[in-house]
Amino acid sequence: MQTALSLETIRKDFPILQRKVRENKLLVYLDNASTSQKPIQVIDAINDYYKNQNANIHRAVYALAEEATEAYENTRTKIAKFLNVQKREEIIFVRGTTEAINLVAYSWGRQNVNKGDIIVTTEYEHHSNIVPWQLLTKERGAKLEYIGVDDNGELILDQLDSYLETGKVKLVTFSQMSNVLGTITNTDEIIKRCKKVGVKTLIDGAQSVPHMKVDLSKLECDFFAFSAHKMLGPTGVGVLWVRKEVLETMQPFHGGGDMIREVHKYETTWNDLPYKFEAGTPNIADVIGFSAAIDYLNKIGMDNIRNHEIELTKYALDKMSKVKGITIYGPKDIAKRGGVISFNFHDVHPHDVATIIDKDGVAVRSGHHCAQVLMERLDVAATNRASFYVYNTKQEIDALIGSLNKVAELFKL
Ligand code: 7TS
Repeated sequence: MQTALSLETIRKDFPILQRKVRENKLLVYLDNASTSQKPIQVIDAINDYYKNQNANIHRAVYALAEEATEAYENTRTKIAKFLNVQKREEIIFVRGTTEAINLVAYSWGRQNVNKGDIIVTTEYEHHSNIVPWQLLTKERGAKLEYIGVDDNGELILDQLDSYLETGKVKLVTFSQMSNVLGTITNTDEIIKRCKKVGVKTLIDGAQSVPHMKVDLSKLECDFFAFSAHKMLGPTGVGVLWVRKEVLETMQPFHGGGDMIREVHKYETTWNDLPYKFEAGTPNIADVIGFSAAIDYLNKIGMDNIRNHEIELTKYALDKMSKVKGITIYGPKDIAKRGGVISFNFHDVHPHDVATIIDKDGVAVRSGHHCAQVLMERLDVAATNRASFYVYNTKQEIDALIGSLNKVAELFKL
């Protein structure tokens, strides 16, 4: 990796990577698309907050409360900088990508989507970018439509044009990188076509922000969502970014403390942005932990992370495609994909494959990956999925392949 930090140094920062699992096998963690591991710097930041600073934020004037508020708000500023967002009040802390998308569907969606309107999503979305829109469109008498996926694992953008031509589309919502196929979406092109006809766009950045540089000042979408836990941070924290002009028109999602200016018996006025959308005591400790994760990613450099993953993915695709009986999904062109490789092995059930290779300490996901619409499109019930991150090595990919060979031996394939 072309960075100030060597891969060896990076691995030492992740205590869990020293763990032995099952029969004394060193952990080979290849399920990063689910959640990443956490460096000691993140674990220490959370620990330190509870040991030394724990207090509620935005209310009291004593020293601890001030320190906790400052650490929480500094994270907001840090994230704005990380994404090249000029207005820090556009950064809203939520529980994760799922909550971010639900917030948009509930608040913006109920105000703007009416009978006969169309929401467009894609066939390779995670359930969190499908189900909220099903709920909304059913409630509002609107329609949900899908951009299809071609045999190379890419979106069929001509279908987007035919939806846009109806003049009824209110929002196009899509992930910047598929959590199953690894496909990197042609985001600029979709936004360009939508902007031409005044249609809003939401980007699910759950799989992209952890793995590549994302510059929101250039993207020109209206809503952007992602989760901390897939980018070295803790679970239970995520971000919704909304363009300020849009955010100002939106009604609150949750009502309660901190999101108000004045509450009377029958009427309430709202707090300023972003607090209007952060009701109740937030996940203070984990937001502070998230701050340490961003520092860590910045120290390595997002371009270095992307390059490291390209190298690993190239290596893995090359080696895996030589294994007899393997079917790999997603784009062949490395420039069009991230470090996520879904595959099937002969006709062995993915859960069996995952269970057998787990005996060697190799952790991959098996199942539908919360993408059942895509599973239907691929005409499979499930796949295995290996996904990489900053700390993974070529030796770990070799370990995966070695274990797959054992599966073949066991099943006499
Ligand atoms: N969007 C995408 C593209 C995702 O990959 C995920 C989680 C989510 C949204 C939801 O994120 P959350 O943090 O709110 O849960 N993806 C996966 C996965 O691929 N395996 O487990 C979780």
